[in-house]
Formats: sequence, structure tokens, C-alpha cells
Amino acid sequence: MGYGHIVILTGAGISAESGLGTFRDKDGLWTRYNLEDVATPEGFARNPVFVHEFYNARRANLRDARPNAAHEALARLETAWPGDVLIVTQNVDDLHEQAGSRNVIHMHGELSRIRCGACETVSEHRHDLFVDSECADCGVAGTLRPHVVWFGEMPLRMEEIFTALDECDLFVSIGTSGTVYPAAGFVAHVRRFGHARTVELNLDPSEGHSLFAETRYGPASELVPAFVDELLKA
Ligand code: BV8
Repeated sequence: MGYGHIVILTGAGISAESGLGTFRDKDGLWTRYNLEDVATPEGFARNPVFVHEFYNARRANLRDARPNAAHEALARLETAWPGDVLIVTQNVDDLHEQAGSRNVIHMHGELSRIRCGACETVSEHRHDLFVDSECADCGVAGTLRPHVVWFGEMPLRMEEIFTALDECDLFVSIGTSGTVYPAAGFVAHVRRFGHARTVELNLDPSEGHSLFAETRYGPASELVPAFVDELLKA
């Protein structure tokens, strides 16, 4: 079937087999950290040293992580597909880009970027950040933060995302528990305002599983290549 516009939503589950922790699985990040302490602006204001340590540890993890067969299959799909393929990821890792995907929106920001609270400049930064780190652009110290979207903050590029959801004819959700909004609401939006075929590829049923026309369960490194092969052979 020649889908003109494919939108693929990904979450932490697609990077699980690359060794990056998920959030809500049995030994997930939110079982070891209180998300209010490390993924909210209030938590950062309260204890910036602790929050920098949390993100420094995740940046170090990311330096050792490599894309898995699921990321590579999506990059293959984007290259081979005649229509357009957009990845909207909740993930702050860059494994989609490392696998070769180009059309990627990081709606929750990126671990490899930092933002200055004084001049708002966003720049690439793959190493540790400290409370007294200085902005390379404006020179002000003490206002740099990870360029990630914390709870209570507005996700990025939402207008582009909703335009893509309204025009897509295939919506695939991969490796997300469907607990964090607005991403968790995308499938309901597509069903209400769009016309797409909806597919969930996940290890376990997500909170929104009943809203998907098709669901397949198993590890992304198996499900995603098989699904992409089906699309390319159809
Ligand atoms: C906003 C970036 C508004 C930082 C993250 C009450 C009800 C409804 C909503 C709310 C509410 N109270 C508050 C809210 C809003 C809140 C929210 O949804 N809270 C939830 C917890 C209830 N949302 C927000 O605050 C968002 N902003 O709403 O703004 C606004 C309006 C106007 C003006 C200003 C603001 C912002 C949310 C973004 C928060 N930032 N991360 C960082 O990463 O450090 S969220 C974090 O969770 C990550 O981004 C992560 O991607 C995301 C979602 O988690 P998942 O990716 O789904 O990961 P999870 O571990 O949960 O699940 C993993 C899945 O993978 C599982 O299903 C598992 O089965 C599967 N899996 C595991 N292994 C595999 C696998 N699948 C396949 N293969 C495998 N091998």
C-alpha cells in the first residue's frame, strides 16, 4: 500500500535494547529517581547540582550507546519510501540520527544539547554540565540547562506535529507506555481528526493500546524490522 505520509511516534522502549534505560519498566529511571526532583523546572531550581548529575550520567550512557535494529529499520524505511516518513520521538537520545534518520522531531528536546537561560542559545554539548558552567555565546555562568522538556513545560514543534498527524495515512507508535501527554494523546487525535491506519509495536500493551487498530507485542529489534520489511514488500 502506498502511504503518502507516515508518522512514527517513538518512546524509550525503542532504545531499551541499545542499553539506555526506560522510565517505567521494572528498573526504569523513575524507579530510581523521583521525576519531580530531576525532570521538572522546580526540581532544577531546588537542586541544580543533583539535576546536572542526573543528566551528566545519561549523557555518559548515551556516549556508549549504539542504534539497534529498530532504529536502523526506520532509517531504511525513510530512505526507501516514496512518500514522506516523519519520526516524532519522545526520546532525548540521538540514536535515530545515528542510524541515519533525517526527518526527526525531538518533542521532548535532546540530551546532546544545552540551553542558556540568559541568551536562550541552544548549542551542542555532549559532556558534563555544572552549575557554574559558562555559556559559550554570552559568557554568563550559572544559567545553562539541558535542552530537554521537563514536566509542566511545553513540548517542542507541536504545530508541525499536529499538521503531520492530520495528514498522515499511517500512524505507528513504537516503544512508549502511553502515559505522558500530549504524546499519549496522538493516537486519539489521529482517530478523531485523521484517517490513518493506526499500529502499536511495543513490548507490552500501552495505556492507549485499545485505541490502535492493530497491535503487535515483542521487542522492537524484532517487530520493527519485520514491519518495515512488510511495508517495503507490499
Ligand atoms: C505539558 C524529557 C503543558 C526529559 C520527559 C495529569 C493527567 C494528564 C497529563 C498530566 C497530568 N499531570 C500533568 C500532566 C502533563 C504531563 C504528563 O503527561 N504527566 C504524566 C506523567 C501524567 N506532561 C507534561 O508535563 C508535558 N508538558 O503537558 O505541557 C503545557 C501547556 C501549556 C503551557 C506549558 C505547558 C511535558 C512532558 C515531557 C516530560 N519530559 N522527558 C528526560 O527525558 O529526562 S517525559 C519522559 O517520559 C521521556 O520523554 C519519555 O520518552 C516519556 C514517555 O515515556 P516512554 O517513552 O513511554 O517510556 P516508558 O518508560 O514510560 O515506557 C517504555 C515503554 O517501552 C513501555 O511501554 C515498555 O513496554 C516498552 N518497551 C520496553 N522495552 C522495549 C519496549 N518496547 C519495545 N521493545 C523493547 N525492547
